[in-house]
Amino acid sequence: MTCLHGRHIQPLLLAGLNGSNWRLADYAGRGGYAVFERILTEGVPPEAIIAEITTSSLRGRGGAAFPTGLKWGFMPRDYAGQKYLICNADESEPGSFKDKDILRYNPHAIIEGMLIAAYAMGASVGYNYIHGEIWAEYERFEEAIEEARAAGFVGQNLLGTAFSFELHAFHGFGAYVCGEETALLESMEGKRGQPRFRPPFPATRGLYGQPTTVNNVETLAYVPFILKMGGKAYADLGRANNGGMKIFSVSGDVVSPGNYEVPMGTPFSELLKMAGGMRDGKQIKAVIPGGASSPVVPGPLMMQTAMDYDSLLEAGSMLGSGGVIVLNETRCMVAALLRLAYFFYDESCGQCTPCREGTGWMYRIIQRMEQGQGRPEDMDLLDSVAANIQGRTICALGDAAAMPVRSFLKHFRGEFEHHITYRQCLVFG
Ligand code: L3W
Ligand code: SF4
Repeated sequence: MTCLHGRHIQPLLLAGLNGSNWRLADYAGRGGYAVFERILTEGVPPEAIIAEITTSSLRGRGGAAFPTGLKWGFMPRDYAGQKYLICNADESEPGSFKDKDILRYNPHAIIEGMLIAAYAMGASVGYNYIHGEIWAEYERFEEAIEEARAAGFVGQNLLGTAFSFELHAFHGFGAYVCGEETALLESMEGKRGQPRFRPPFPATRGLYGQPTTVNNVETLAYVPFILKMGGKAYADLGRANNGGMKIFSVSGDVVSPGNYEVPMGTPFSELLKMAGGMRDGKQIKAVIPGGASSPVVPGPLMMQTAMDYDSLLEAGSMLGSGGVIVLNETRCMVAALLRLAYFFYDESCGQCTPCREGTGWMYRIIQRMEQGQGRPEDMDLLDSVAANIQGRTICALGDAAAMPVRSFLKHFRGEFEHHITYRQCLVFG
């Protein structure tokens, strides 16, 4: 339970889950599938569902924060051909591990969310694209689909209506870039997982050229809760323009790393308390608040910041996927950045020159600084390489690689200079 401005707010998606109550009977016991049944039996108009999602102010929880109701509204209504709905469970951003827990503990919330979304957009086939490096979650989701099918929630003419929905689990290929929606579509079509130019956006030309919506796991899993409580009530859990609840994956130098579901606008200091505070009584130095692609924020500023889209933008960062990495006073920021830089270098698909070459340059410059072989001009060189990647690539991975670099240099320049001048670390763990 979170206490926010005197209000006590229970988690929605993760409430009461213990790993053994994920089955359909457990979910139904918590009121699951009742919303979908009501929608079908009452014949609720699809437009009314999209309007409710718009009112809820739900925004994409995978990182881009695009308004979900608006995205659903982009799907052509009177399209005679096949439309698809895809759940993006390709979670692999360093620091983000919330979707895995939803898959593990509440797979039927994802399925019910997909059913409602598919009904609202007129999609009759859905896929859950699950990251290729996780097996247990994939198998669990397959089991959950079979349970839903046996109960009459997946298949043809559901609950005796004209609505049909076939749902499949799709095991991905373990590449970070396949979480980018068009690379995901390419990989599903059996091609190399490389992002496509947009536009056209998937709502116009998606899987096999058909209108497709791709939504993150957490986004879809909140849908049944929103329609149960009403869009306005969900929005009011958070704050204006930052409605509802959010799961934050808290990791790093805290006592109890894990997933914490809190209302948008919860102060970071409270989230840190929920995670048990700083480990070993150390001081907070910095926080990467929205997964590896979000700019780093100095600890003292973070302690004054709330966990929502607008507050994190004001703090010079972003909410991203909600992967909160906490670093204490003993962490070397050059070494921390080196780890991030290697990740993006390794995961670049190589399609655009600034990203393919630039991520390698950044990695090698930071590596020589970290190893005590940095040159005075390296600071400016690093910033200029990052600046030349930003905004010049096909997908967001280029920006994601550049933004952390620039923010580390901005806030922790002294540590980089120390590495270059004295050929060693400023801090000792
Ligand atoms: C139709 C338009 N559709 C936008 C749709 C678009 C997409 C969504 C957002 O993600 C983020 C980055 C990191 N007509 C449209 C339209 N859409 N305009 O809206 O699109 P966009 O372009 O804002 O973002 P994006 O490229 O889809 C980039 C995050 O993703 N990221 C890492 C994420 C990692 C995880 C994880 O591992 N858990 O989520 C890396 O870049 O935050 O901001 O659907 O089609 N005019
Ligand atoms: Fe590939 Fe990087 Fe270009 Fe994205 S930005 S398409 S990952 S090379």
